[in-house]
Amino acid sequence: MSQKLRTQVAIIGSGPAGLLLSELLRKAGIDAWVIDRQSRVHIEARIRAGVLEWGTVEALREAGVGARMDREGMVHSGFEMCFDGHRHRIDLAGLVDKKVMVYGQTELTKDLIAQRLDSGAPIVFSASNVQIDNVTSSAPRVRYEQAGKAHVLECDYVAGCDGFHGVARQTIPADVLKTYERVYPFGWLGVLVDRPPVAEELIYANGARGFALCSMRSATRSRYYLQCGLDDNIENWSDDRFFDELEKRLGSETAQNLQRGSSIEKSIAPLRSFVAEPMRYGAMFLAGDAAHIVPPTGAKGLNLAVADVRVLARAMMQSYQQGNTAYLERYSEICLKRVWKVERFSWYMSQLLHQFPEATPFERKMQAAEFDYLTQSESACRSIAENYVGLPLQM
Ligand code: RFL
Ligand code: PHB
Repeated sequence: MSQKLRTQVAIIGSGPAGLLLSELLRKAGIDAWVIDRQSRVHIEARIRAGVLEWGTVEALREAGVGARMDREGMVHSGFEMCFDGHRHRIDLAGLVDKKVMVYGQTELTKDLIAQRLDSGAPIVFSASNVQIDNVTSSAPRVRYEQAGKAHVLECDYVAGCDGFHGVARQTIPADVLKTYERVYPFGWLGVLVDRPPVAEELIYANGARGFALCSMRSATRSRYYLQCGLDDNIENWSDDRFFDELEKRLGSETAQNLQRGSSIEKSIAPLRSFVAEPMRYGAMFLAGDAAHIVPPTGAKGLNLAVADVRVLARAMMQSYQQGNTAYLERYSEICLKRVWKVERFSWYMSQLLHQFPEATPFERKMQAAEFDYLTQSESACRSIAENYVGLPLQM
């Protein structure tokens, strides 16, 4: 016999999308359960994004979860792009009067989980066989098992916030779901080290040896990435080899400030652009990586997930508080407008900043000309800046 439970919104996935949605709803007096297949320890150990748009910062504050971010996060008013060793700063504050916050997704996730547990609101970890039923009826439900016991969670709405490999998107029938995809012919090899960052701001570099990114988590912890082959393996990358290669890609002037250290995390991530349409099917709403993936070059994945759940939370509030479901019905349309613009920016940054194995000499010249143009055109830099800080949220 399975245990019957009831909530207003069943949220699948306790990544940033699911957790933030649950907290925005809780603040609005809407009941939600969060269900994740992973353990809390696993979720809190994942190293991912680092750059938050200002709209994301404000949403976190609105959810009451911004205190540690405001204390420990680093506000950046610009970042650098480097082409063949020549650095060019994108002055975010000067160009578009906005900034970004450097604060790790790992820390953000910990803050959201801690707040949810403190509030006593339901969150289920290590759930298995999560299944979503009846979303086109008036009685949707989520079934799952935990510690060998079966549960059925009845609800009004399901939020599919279960990432790219989740179940929510798969419950949409093939003749309804349309997907768009581009897989890039390289990955990112990331390393985390307890050493001060090489520079005060992020540096995105491209050169003959490939892409490199210098990011950070604090004044004493750095996050570095290198473009690597798709079939590459972290065993092939000792810390020494990683830093030798990073130095070469940055050029001697920048590399002289690089502090090497032993890696405390090392992983390879593939790069992909992906969009699933529509983002709503009956009473189920997809949000975050469950609906779309961007290559990390524009620092947008987490921010796009947050934008989705801001729209979804507002639409659910309208529905519950005013009986107005117009926004819920337009959820997919509203989100996809932003999604495609963010896909475009992430694709543009990826195109500009990586060495593509199959690139023709003409395409390499185009990259060089684009960078040269950027160094001379304030308008071109402003376009990058307005996308990097985050396009306005439209409803
Ligand atoms: P998540 O974080 O993947 O969370 C999904 C959750 O769902 C759970 N789940 C399930 N639960 C129940 N049943 C199932 N069947 C389930 N299947 C999965 C998972 O356990 C998980 O807890 O998705 P969400 O919330 O949509 O958040 C998206 C972000 O995590 C992602 O877009 C970013 O990390 C992308 N990203 C970056 N985004 C930025 O905005 N700025 C950045 O600087 C940035 N850098 C990055 C990144 C992603 C990277 N990788 C690893 C791909 C850098 C890298 C290297
Ligand atoms: C990171 O710090 O992990 C990071 C920063 C910027 C990006 C991607 C990742 O574009």
